[in-house]
Order: sequence, then C-alpha cells, then structure tokens
Amino acid sequence: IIQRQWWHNAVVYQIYPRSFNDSNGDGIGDIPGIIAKLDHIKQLGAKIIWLSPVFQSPMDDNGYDISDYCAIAPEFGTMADMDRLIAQAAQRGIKIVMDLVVNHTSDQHPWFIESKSSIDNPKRDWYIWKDAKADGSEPNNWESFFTPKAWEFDVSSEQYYLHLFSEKQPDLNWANPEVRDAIYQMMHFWLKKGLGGFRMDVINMIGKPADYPDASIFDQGVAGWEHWANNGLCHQYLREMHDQVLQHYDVLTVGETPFTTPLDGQFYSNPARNELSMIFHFEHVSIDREEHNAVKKDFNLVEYKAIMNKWQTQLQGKGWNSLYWSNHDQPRPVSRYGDDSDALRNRSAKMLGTVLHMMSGTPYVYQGEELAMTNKTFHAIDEFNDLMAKFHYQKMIARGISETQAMDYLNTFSRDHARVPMQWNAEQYAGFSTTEPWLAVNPNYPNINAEVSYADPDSVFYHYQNLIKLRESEAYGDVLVYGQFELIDPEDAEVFAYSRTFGNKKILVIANFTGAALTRHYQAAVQQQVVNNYSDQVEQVQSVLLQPYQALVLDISSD
Ligand code: TEU
Ligand code: CA
Repeated sequence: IIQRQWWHNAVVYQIYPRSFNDSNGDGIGDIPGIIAKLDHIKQLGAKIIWLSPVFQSPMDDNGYDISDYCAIAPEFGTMADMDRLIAQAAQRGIKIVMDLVVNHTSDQHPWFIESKSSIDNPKRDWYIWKDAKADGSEPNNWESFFTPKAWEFDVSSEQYYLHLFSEKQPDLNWANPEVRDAIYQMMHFWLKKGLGGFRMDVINMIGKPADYPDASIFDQGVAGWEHWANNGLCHQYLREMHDQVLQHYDVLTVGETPFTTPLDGQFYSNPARNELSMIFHFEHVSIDREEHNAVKKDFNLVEYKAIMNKWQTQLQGKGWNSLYWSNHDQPRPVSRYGDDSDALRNRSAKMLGTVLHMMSGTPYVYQGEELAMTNKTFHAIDEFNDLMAKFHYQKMIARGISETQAMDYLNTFSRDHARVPMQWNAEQYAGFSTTEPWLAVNPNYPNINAEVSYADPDSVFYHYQNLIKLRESEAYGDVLVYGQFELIDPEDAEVFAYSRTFGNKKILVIANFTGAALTRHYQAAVQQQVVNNYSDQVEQVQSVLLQPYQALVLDISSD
C-alpha cells in the first residue's frame, strides 16, 4: 500500500467563479459570492475546493488567459477577498487549490508584450518565435485546439509565435530557464498563502522538442500532439518544479493531461518519481465523441468499463487516480450518461455519483453536479459564449454539416453547459445574481436548485453527502480509498459491477446504466446494504432485479 496522504480520502469540489455566485449584482460570479456559499460546500462534505482561474485576465478564454499571475481580476474581487476566501475556507476545514495555467499566458501579459516588441528584446525567447518556412508558410503543420493553425504571424517582427490554444494565448518557452524560474517564484508567492495545491492546466504540453518537427498523425486529435504531449522534457520540468517548489509544501497537485494512458499516469503520479499527486486523463470522456473533429459517437458502457478497469488496476499501488464525470469543459453528466427527464434525473444522477465515488482515487465534483443540473438548450450559435463552441461550429459548417446538426452537436457537448450559472433557488436568475447574468440561466431552475435539494431528504445533494461521508468513515474508508478494484462481467453492456477488497473487507458495487429493469446474478453473500438509490432493501444478489438506473453498494465481507 502506498503511503497515506491527506488528499487520499478527500473529495474535491470545483468552482467556476464566473458562474458560481454573484455578490454585487453585475451578473458575474465573484470571490465574495463564493465566500457567501462556503457552507454549501462544507455541508456537502468536500474538503478541497479547486478554483478555476481568478487571476487578472482579458477573459478571452474566461481566465485561462492570464495577464498577471499575482493579481486578481477586478470582476472577481481583490487580493484581500482572495486572502479572506482562503481563511474562511480554512475555518471550515477546506483547502483551496488554485489553477496553475503556465503552458501559456495572455497576449496581454507584460512578458508577451515585451517579447513581441522586437527580435532582440530580452524576453523574446520567453515565448516560441520561429521564422517562416522558405515558402513563407508556418514553421510546421501543428494545429491548435481553438484555431485551425497553431502559429500566428507577427507582421512587425516577421516571425510566427506558437499558440496551442487561442492566438491570444501564446505558449511560454519552458526551455528558457528564466521562464521556469519566474513561474516557480510565482508558485511560492501563492503557496505561502497556505494554498492546498494546484490544478495544472494542460501541464503535459509544456515540453516541446527543440527541433519543432512536423506532425504526421492527423486522425487522433490536434495535429502535433505526438510531439508536445508527455514529452520527456515535461517530466524533467516537473521534477525540477518539485525540487524547486513543491517539495517544500504538503500539497495536492493534479495535472490536466489529455492524450495520456495509464502508463503515463504512473509516470506522473508514482510518488517515487517526484512529479505530481495525480492527473486527469481524458479517455472516458472521449468515448462518445471525437472532440477535435466535433463528431458525436455513441457512448458504450463496455468501453467505459474497460477504460476505468485499466486505470484502476494499473495505478493500484503505483500511482494515484483522479475520478471525474465532468468539469468546466464537459457537458452535464446526468444529461450525457444518465437520463435528465423528470422521471429519472435524480435516480440516474445518484447512480453516476455512486459508481464514481466507490472507485479508487480522489473524486471531483463539479459545481451543480450535486444538484443534478442538466445541459441547457441553446437555440442559436450567438447564444454561446465559449470560443471553442464558435470554432467547432465553423469547422462543422465548413465540412458541409447543416446548421441544425451543428447546433445539435453543441447542444450535446458545448463547454457552456457547465458554465451556465449555478441554480441556488427559484428566484429570478436562479438566485445567482440580481441582474441578467453574463450567460443566461437554464430555464429549469425553478425545479432544479439548491434550496429544493436542501428541503428534500431524498435529494441528489444528500446522496453525494452520504458518498463523501462513506469515504471518510471508519467502516468503509479504507476499502474505498485503498481497496483493490476488480471488474465483474466486463462484457455486460448494461450494468457496471465491480468489487473493492481491503483485508477482510469487501464491497460490491452494482449499477444499472439503463432506463429498464434488469435481472442479474452475482456470487456473493450480502452482509449489509451500504448504499441504494431506491428504498428497497437488497438482501441477496444471486438473482437481483435492478430497477432503472439503480445503484447498489453492498458489504460482502467474508468474516
Ligand atoms: O483545457 C485543455 C483542453 O485540452 C481543452 O481544450 C479540451 O480539449 C476540452 O476543453 C475538454 O473537453 C484547459 C482548460 O480546462 C480549458 O478551460 C482551457 O480553455 C484550456 O486548457 C486552455 O487553457
Ligand atoms: Ca459580481
């Protein structure tokens, strides 16, 4: 067994500040608004908050384009507000994890403004500037997540700069030791305030090969990733970051790392390698779509189980998993993997929460997931705010897809589903704000909101609260946090069943992923029912009738 860490049995709650709670009536969520709702998170039981960026930013990508790492964006508040948030959270036993966005900065960051000013500026080499090819074209054929090409030409200095995201998010040059040092100093600045750690934005993209070669793989996402994802240099920089910064603090670090396999997961999270606590992989959120091409595919439970099984087993004792259904870039899980109709919304949301929280790793809850908030229907492309939605729309139209089909894709996958305001109560604007919010609320807020959830003992909110308590409990904590994972019936396309074993303790998790009643047979003697999202008592599983979206956690210990 791996050495125990404080973040092993803790649950993380993610806040997207712009959409959480607006305290001053300007339609934008802010830090005082978060402070006012800390008791919501405390009640839920999460011990860590991951705060999406609140730093000074022109907000081209809603804060993932930072122009000053040591200042707070005025629409979110002040540094004093941020200090107060850290202190107020600490009083409730909650630590704050901030978003470290250091693959790129904003093009309005003073570093980039200087870098762009001339070829011989001392900060020129802080970003990635290259000459055009002989024919005047881009330095290589890499693509970007948010634009067709990863290079932008600067007319005045006649060179291209690299941006894996928008052209307003130029990539920093991590090969330059001055850049790395500036980032490490900035990390100390924040960690000294008593942060609980960092979520590191696309951290596996910081190592670019010195020769910037052309991509040759074009059918598996943003062209170029074979060169800039998980490059050996990235691991070297992370070890240096650990040595210079992280080893001096007892913190959680989670790397956001698209294009990773369980072996990469070991490389990043094996404690002996001194890199990160854990990573977010993207395999399970890539089953039902090819994101880069904006193509919808069917969700397939057998594939989902195979993916979770390999991560659960291959990191056992060799690293640490993070567990998530959603975040600020993903649609709402109940709409995506469950059933968001009135009849089955709560049932299926509880089922999804149960299967996630009973696995091994640190679970993440994205704001509103605990209320089973749903995707929203957008009626026209200009109702979206997200720059990725706009880019994907253009791509689809250019490919000859109809407007209706393009809207259908975005109504399934747009990042804005996660970004519509939190639904606090049935008042106008869902209690999020007193004015028209920056992104319109989902009209279903009178029925789906926090106040309704608090008042209903059978709500998804209390179900999540119970799952979080179990992970910290004397009786089931160890088996949930450290127990061995074993997948049952890998080919069953309707039911996800697995067991967790720790010493004499064994639990069985059974989840019906369909809206139909199903009968299943398992060889286990039920000692006790631990969780059930229906009110029946399950005493045996030799032949068990599973109701639509039913989820069971059963103690099947043998002693
Ligand atoms: O996301 C990185 C990333 O790979 C996403 O663009 C991803 O393709 C998609 O959104 C997930 O479905 C991170 C942040 O989480 C995202 O909000 C930022 O826009 C992006 O980096 C740039 O900083
Ligand atoms: Ca505000």
